[in-house]
Amino acid sequence: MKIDVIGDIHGCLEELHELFDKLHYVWDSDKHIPIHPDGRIPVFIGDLTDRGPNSIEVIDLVYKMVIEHDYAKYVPGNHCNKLYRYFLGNKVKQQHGLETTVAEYKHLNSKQQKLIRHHFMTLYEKAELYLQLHDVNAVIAHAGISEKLIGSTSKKVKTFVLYGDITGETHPDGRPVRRDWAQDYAGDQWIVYGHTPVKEPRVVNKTINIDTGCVFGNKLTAFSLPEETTVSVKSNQSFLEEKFSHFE
Ligand SMILES: [Mn+2]
Repeated sequence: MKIDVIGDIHGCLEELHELFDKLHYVWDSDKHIPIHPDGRIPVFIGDLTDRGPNSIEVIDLVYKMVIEHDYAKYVPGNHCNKLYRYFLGNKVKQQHGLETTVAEYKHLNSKQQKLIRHHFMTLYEKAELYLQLHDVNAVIAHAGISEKLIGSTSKKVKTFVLYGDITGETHPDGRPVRRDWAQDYAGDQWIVYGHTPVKEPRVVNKTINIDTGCVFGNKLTAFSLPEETTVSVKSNQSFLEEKFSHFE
């Protein structure tokens, strides 16, 4: 098995297309999805939507790749969880980017709305919280996972993989305080994750954060296994310095 894990897309469809091109995927004219000639498997790390310009089309493409053609893999992120709760009809605050996805959704006609809602909910419901891919000796989890939680499906694991190792406290600007769990990781499986924007892919022990903040104007990154290489494309969005993590 050879995989390309794709970082947080947040509606950046153009950059996603560019990334697939750079990874030498070829668009299949019948299926309307990118396919790698060597059978490489794309793995989406979650946070497909919100803030960026084309969230609905990203859902559409990922649904086709993961569900319709059973070709790619996907784990959910916190933004996916929130959009799912919105589609369930739960009261969720339309902020932190959800408002852009909802605005796109409301521009669709009712038939299109029904379809995209059904597609996204199916994608989310069929997804595992995180993936253990033994062939490439890796665990794929949106916000990472601590060594002792690997294999567990507890509520604690759900919080960790969606939000990271949060303390329950917040920074003065409202961002949650997160522990730098990667520093304590001593396992020999790769932990591939995103969620916290960094300017460069961040490798600590055998963990790698590939959320290079595409929607904040930096870049969209993929991490390939077993090669252990990253490939990035430049973002077309405006750069917002304050959105990037200052973990050393
Ligand atoms: Mn996230």
